Amino acid sequence: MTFEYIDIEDPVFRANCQERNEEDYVLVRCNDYASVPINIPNWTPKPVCLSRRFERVAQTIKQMEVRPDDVWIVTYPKSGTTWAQELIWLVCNEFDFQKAQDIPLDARFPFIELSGLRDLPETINPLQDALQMPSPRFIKSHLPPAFLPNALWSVQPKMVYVRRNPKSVAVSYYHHSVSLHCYNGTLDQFIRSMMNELVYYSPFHQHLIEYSELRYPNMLSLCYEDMKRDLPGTIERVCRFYNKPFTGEQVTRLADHLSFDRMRQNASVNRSEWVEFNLKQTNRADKLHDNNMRFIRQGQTDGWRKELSEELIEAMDRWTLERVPPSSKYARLFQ
Ligand code: PPS
Repeated sequence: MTFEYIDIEDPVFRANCQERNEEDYVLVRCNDYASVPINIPNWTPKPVCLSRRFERVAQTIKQMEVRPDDVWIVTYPKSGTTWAQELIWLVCNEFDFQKAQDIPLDARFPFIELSGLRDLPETINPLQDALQMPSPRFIKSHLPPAFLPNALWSVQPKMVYVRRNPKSVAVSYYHHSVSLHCYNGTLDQFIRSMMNELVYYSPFHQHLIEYSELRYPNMLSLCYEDMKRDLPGTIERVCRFYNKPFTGEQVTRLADHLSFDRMRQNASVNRSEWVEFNLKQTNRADKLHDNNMRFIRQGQTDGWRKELSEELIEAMDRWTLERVPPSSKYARLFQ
C-alpha cells in the first residue's frame, strides 16, 4: 500500500476538532520513498497531516510524468510561495509582464494537490491542468519529498524551495486557515495544533530538514527573510539559477512589480476573487474588508511579535529547540 490513512487519536485534537472544522484531518503515511535521494541515514518519513481528500490525488501525483524542463516550487505553506512563483514565472518568461497580468498565477503555475485539500468547483482541476500543460510547465506543491512523483528524483528538473521563520509561518497560516479553510479555532489553538504537528503538511521542521538533505543539485533554496532584505539580489540569483540573461533595468522593474503593495493590488496574484468566493459561500461576507482575510495580508518578517503572546512565543521557541538544538546543523533553517 503506497499510502496509509491513519485516524488522529490525539485526545486534545479529538475533543473539539468538529468545532474547529478539522474533521477531515488525517495522518498520511507514504511507504514508497526508496527512490528519494536523501542524506538522512535510515530515513523513514513521518506521517503527514493532510485532508482525507488527499486520497483523490495521491497516486496520480506519485505516478505523474516529470519533464526535464519542468519548473517546480515546493514550500511549507505560507513561506512566500506566491511571491517566489511570480518571480520565477517572470524570470522564465522573458519578463513578460503583460502575460503575467492577463493570465492568473494559479493558471500559469498550478498547485497540484489543491483538490486533495478542499472541494473545488467542477471546472477547476489544477492537477489535470498541470498534467496537460505544454512545456515548460510551472508546478507548485507543498508536499514533503516522499509524496512527490517518483520520476522527479530521476529526471531532476530545476526546483526552488522557499522557507520562512516558523513564527511568521504560523501566524500567516492561522489567518489563511480562517479565511480559506473556515477554521473556527483561535490563534492560540491553531498555534498549539501546529506545535502538536496537527495542521496540514506538518510536521513543520521535518519538511525543511528533508528538503535541506536532498541530493538534488538542481535545487535553489530561498528564504522569505532574504527576499525581504534584498529582493533584487534574490531576483539575480533566480536568473542565474535558470540561466536567464537580465539587465539592471529588468531587475529593477521586477522588484517593483513584486513589492508587497503592488502584489497586493495585482488581481492576477492576490487571490482576492478566491477569498471573496469563500467568504460569501460560508456566509462571512461581513469579513470581506477584514485585512487579515486578504491573501497578501501583511508581508512582514516580524509581524508575529504583535500577534503572538509572550507565552506563545516562548512555547514556539521551545518547540523548535526541542526538535532542533542550537548546535544542530539545521538550526540556521529556523531563524
Ligand atoms: S500559500 O497559501 O502557502 O501559497 O501562501 P504563501 O504564498 O506561501 O504565503 C503567503 C504569505 O506571503 C506574503 N507575501 C508577501 N510578502 C512580502 N512581499 C510580497 N510581495 C508578498 N506576497 C505575498 C503574504 O502576505 C503572506 O504572508 P502574511 O504574513 O500572511 O502577510
